[in-house]
Amino acid sequence: MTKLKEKLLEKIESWRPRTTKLIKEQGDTKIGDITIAQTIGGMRGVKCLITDISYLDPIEGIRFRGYTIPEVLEKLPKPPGAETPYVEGFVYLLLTGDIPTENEANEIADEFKKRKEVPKYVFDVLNALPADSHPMAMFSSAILSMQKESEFVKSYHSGIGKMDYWNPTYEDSLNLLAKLPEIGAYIYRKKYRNNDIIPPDPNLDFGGNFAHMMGIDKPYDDLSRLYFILHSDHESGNVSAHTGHLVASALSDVYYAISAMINGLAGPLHGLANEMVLRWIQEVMGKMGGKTPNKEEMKKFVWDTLNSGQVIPGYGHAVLRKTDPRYEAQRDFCLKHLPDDPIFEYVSILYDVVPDILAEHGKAKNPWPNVDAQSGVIQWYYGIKEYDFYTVLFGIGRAIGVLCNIIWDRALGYPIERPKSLTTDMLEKIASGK
Ligand code: NMX
Ligand code: MLT
Repeated sequence: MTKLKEKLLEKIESWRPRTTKLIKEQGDTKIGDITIAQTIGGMRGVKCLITDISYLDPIEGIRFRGYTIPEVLEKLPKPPGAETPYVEGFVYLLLTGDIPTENEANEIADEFKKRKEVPKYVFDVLNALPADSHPMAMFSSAILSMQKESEFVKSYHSGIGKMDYWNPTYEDSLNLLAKLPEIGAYIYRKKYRNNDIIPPDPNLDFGGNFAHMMGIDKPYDDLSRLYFILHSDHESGNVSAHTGHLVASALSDVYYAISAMINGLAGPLHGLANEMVLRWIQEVMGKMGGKTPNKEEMKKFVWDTLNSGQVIPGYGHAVLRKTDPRYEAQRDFCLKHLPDDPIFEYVSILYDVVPDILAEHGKAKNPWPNVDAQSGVIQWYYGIKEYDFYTVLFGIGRAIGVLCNIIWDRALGYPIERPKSLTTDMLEKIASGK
């Protein structure tokens, strides 16, 4: 057993009694009431999920294992000369709750290196898909095609006990995670760079190797690490995390669960919003003939979009009620590396005008920007102008958090998810007090 696995087992064994005690001794304690509006309205605010990997405060934003984004970026070990931390060290933090030493981060890096070879049939599957397939459909198919590799399925069929489910799930999770950068870069280079594939470099870290395989120079490695960390987790209720958890709760293996997670992320109200932001900005740029609009001109574009019944992509959130700290972290990166970029200027003008307009429009509960408002502009700056691809980057990051969650779901023996539904008739009867 590796040191990391030993440590994880220790953590799991000390955590289990807390869960057992809560169910046994406090199982009937109420944590909220559910209204008809919540039942019809996408369960907003209903507290019915549990995760210890991250927590989202509406005002403060995300904390990963108790650490804010600036704390994560400051405390985690970084590759020599790098601006942003190892993704490997961040995985260690999400799994164990502890900030790793450089050696502990390297232990995960070694695990990834052992597991990163992508089976040839995955590339065959990708090559067999229609050339105009969306990169998210390609990514999801590639992940699903590896289902037959699942260690969990083998162990389950051999009769493994429930308390040990986390162990082969851990193996599957690291096996899958280690391969995602290469699969992502392959999709990009195949689809948008004439199939000119760049082989991985075994000496590079997760983010560095991804940048290398994308064929993009420094500081894109720093950006990749930042991007994967920022997108990793946003507690459990968002569509991608919830889908991953839900599918895995049926004891489907992580290949099924993460493929499904990617499918949920591909919706324009969720992860695809980063593509929609760039699409929207390009449209405005086209109408402006390349000139940067002043605030009054930009306000008109925003109102035109709202008046045509569309949402302003990259703005609003189901939980947040303030500017997303992931937006701020990426804005800081832009201010440092691309302060004069014309698209960044667009994004900045939007930040100046959209919140007031959404407030005046009066519908969105949160008029502030979310993570997607800021992420595409950086990719564009480093040459990734094919915005269809942006959500694959989100997906690589999100897999980190969801896989860590699934390992812990199994460790704590969370059951199959199965909430109860009612009919409209029933709600009407409840409402009229009958
Ligand atoms: N532009 C215009 N209208 C909006 C916006 C927006 N950015 N955000 C919310 N609204 C509308 C929303 O469509 C709804 O209208 P209606 O009553 O006609 O259905 C109303 O305001 C109330 O919605 P909220 O309760 O504020 O938001 P909800 O929790 O339902 O949805 C989002 C959250 C994120 C789906 C929503 O804000 C949105 O559609 N934003 C634009 C798309 C986007 O940026 N998504 C990415 C989210 C982050 N991520 O990566 O997943
Ligand atoms: C996410 O990162 O999943 C999005 O911000 C959506 C959410 O949290 O609801």
